[in-house]
Amino acid sequence: MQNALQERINQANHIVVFTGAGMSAESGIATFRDPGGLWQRFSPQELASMDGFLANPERVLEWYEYRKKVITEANPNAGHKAIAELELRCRDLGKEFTLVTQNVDRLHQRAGSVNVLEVHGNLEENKCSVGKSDCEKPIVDAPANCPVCGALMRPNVVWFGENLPAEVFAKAELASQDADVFISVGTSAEVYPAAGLPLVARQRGAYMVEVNPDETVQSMYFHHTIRNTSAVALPEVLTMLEGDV
Ligand code: BV8
Repeated sequence: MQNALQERINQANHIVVFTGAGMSAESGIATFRDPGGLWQRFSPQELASMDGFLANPERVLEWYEYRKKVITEANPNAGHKAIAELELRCRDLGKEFTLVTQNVDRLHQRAGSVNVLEVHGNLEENKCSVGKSDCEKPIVDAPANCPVCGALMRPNVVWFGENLPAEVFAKAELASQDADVFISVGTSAEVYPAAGLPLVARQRGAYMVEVNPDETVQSMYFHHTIRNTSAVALPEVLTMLEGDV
């Protein structure tokens, strides 16, 4: 089975990697649905939705400040670094490489990944919670209130019930349609429309690889399963890419 994966990776013109919270578990950042995960302790509706924000903005902003602190103290792990190296080597070998992440922690960028499609936004930037046309675009180190309309600023993440950034998600869909190898890492694949991306790739004939210590609702759609953690599995996947660069 290892050879089949190695062969597919080296024959591929376009490799897509799709990551979820499990990617950052070995950096010490809690996932959402694992035992002890964020959604076990906090309700997503209360904390990751506009209704929750409007009901109690202080609580939501405090929660995100807590998560930002955890992220600031975390470092990219060997899995993040392997993906950044994979992007570099694919480019040198003339292969297309697309990284799509549901994560908002920007550890991929801190590990050196350059082209990152953040389908659920990021925690580094804040934007106006009202967002009229002339309000500030998302900014880092934002003030508490929108300099234009005075409304509270909020994290530039996609909350439940909110649309994903259209342009970013369209690019992620196109990449999934075009993928020769689609590697899904550390996601329970329960949150749509992002969780639809592996299904698009599968439908279009991609060779599907799942990196996850546990089975997921989508495991049956994968040709190759690596039941291991991302920080262990991804450096091994990287060694499969041949070609001296
Ligand atoms: C939308 C950002 C259109 C914020 C997140 C009712 C009304 C509206 C919409 C819906 C509705 N009912 C359902 C929906 C759709 C909804 C949805 O899918 N809900 C689910 C829960 C059923 N989706 C939405 O609302 C989306 N928007 O549909 O808009 C619309 C608009 C208006 C009206 C109708 C429709 C928006 C979804 C985005 C929500 N934002 N995050 C924040 O971070 O605070 S979601 C959140 O979940 C994160 O982004 C996270 O990445 C994502 C997915 O979770 P995972 O990453 O997979 O993490 P999880 O913990 O679940 O799994 C971790 C995995 O890692 C596990 O499998 C584990 O085994 C594995 N693992 C653990 N350790 C390791 C590991 N793997 C590898 N290595 C390890 N070491």
